[in-house]
Amino acid sequence: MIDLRSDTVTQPTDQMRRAMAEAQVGDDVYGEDPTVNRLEETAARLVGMEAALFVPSGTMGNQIAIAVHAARGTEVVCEARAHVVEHELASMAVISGCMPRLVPTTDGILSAEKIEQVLRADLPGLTRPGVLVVENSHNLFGGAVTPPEALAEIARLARDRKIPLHMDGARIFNASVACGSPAETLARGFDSVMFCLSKGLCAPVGSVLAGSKPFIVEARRWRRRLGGGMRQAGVLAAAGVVALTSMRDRLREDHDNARVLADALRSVEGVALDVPPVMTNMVYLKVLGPRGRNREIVSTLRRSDVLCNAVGHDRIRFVTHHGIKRGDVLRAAEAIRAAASAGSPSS
Ligand code: TLP
Repeated sequence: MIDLRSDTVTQPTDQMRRAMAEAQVGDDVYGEDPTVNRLEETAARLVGMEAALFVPSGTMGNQIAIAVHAARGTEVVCEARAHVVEHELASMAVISGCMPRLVPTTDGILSAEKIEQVLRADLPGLTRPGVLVVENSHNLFGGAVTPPEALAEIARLARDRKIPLHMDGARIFNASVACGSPAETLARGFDSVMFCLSKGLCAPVGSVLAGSKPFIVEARRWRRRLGGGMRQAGVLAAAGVVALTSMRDRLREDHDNARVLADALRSVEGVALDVPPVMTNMVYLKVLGPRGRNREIVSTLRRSDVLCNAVGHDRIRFVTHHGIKRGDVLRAAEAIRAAASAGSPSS
């Protein structure tokens, strides 16, 4: 199988499995797991924050951030197709009593100017912004990267308007490798950052939420409240330490493979590359033809041992990762060519 559904399907490396087997552990709810503590210190340092918290998933990390930053009855200001609105099952409403205020873009890249257009005046009759969320890289916009200059302007706006600023940096290290700026630079001026260990970095489970010391004290309470206290979690954190110390630089291979895949798909009939250029490890295809044809192509590809995800009614997402080599993307491209032409309107 060539599994291009997501970088979440990555397997822990041999080095991770060894580290997991040998991990020293303790009860992390008492703050006594030395491996979790080491992971949290390493993670905080990498994004230039004071402290960090190991959480079971990216969704929990984002939702804890929203819960800590935003008062009930306020708005979560975010890009219109952000993961926090598209894929987190309305948890900002369920957990925090917030509603989204969407910033439309054509490429997933936010700017202070675009955000200002949706920010509402500070009047008694209007809902206030509770937190501003920037997703970098942006999943539904093909892994698009918001550059450091734009992030700095957004941080300035958030500071001027006194709106807490959170980064959904599930793939912040992909963004960092792509734009050549350290994650610490991308996170500068943000109040919190969530990033995932379990995606391109190959750890089996877990994400990290980082911020100031007082923010993390509150975040720890919310983690417990949501049932995310994990006891001897050092077994998992050990893989996370390996992920952070030895898997970040290799993400550029995934980006190169995504570009090779996109190039090979340029001439395929019946589909078009969606939101080019490929900046990180995702390729989205727009399927021309009747609604739902994307799902037919995904099923055809499964029969050729290529796995990918249909998104909406006309798109398909392919994600490159550690388990995908150059030969795999070339084979996948051939299978996609065959699947797109089989039964296409022009054939
Ligand atoms: N994304 C998953 C799916 O949920 C779509 C994927 O396969 O890409 N932020 C961003 C930007 C994400 O892409 C994801 C996961 C999360 C947060 C949530 O992380 P988890 O899955 O650990 O809760």
